[in-house]
Amino acid sequence: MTDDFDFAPRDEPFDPFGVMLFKALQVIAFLFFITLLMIAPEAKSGKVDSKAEFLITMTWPDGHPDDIDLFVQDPLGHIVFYRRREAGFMVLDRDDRGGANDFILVGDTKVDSPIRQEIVSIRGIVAGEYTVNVYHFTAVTGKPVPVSVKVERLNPIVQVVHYDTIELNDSGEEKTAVRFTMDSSGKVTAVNREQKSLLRTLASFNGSAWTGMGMDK
Ligand SMILES: [Ca+2]
Repeated sequence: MTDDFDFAPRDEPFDPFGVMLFKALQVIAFLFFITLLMIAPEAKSGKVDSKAEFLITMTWPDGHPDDIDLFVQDPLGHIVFYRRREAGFMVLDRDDRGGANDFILVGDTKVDSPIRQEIVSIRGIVAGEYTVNVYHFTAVTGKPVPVSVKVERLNPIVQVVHYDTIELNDSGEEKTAVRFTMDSSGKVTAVNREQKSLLRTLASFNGSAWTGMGMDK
């Protein structure tokens, strides 16, 4: 019986091109490995997690003593504000109380922050209408306060959906800054300013989730 292998040439003919190609691939693989090492994840310290679908930013003049509050309601009825800083996919960063809490003590020295800002991030898409209200909690100056509200869609690129400045005139005043509607892809399909009180909605809640107006801080 004939062994087929006997008919095969014992030595492959030398192919310089093939050898060079193999060496080149080895070099490329090595360089790729080195590149992977160089782009290792950077240190996490000090990095702000800005992942969100939408940002709603309310600001009033730097250093202003008045306390303004941001209220946002999602299509499911969740309302996020200083007493409930997480609701549904919405998160309020902090309750900026103007002159009342925008400072820290370093030893005996009072260090002020001039920034007057509250931000609600929306971390997931729920289709329907969102209502953004501003509320004048403490009126120290007795003068109208210009309050700016910006709504940005973040993905896939940053897009300003709404930006405007309205005035709050006295303690206890609530205004709807904007209402906007998004579809299931996060696309904003409508914007309006029809007034709607979220404080009255909160006041109508019963049970342990909300007791009274709760305007204490
Ligand atoms: Ca506030």
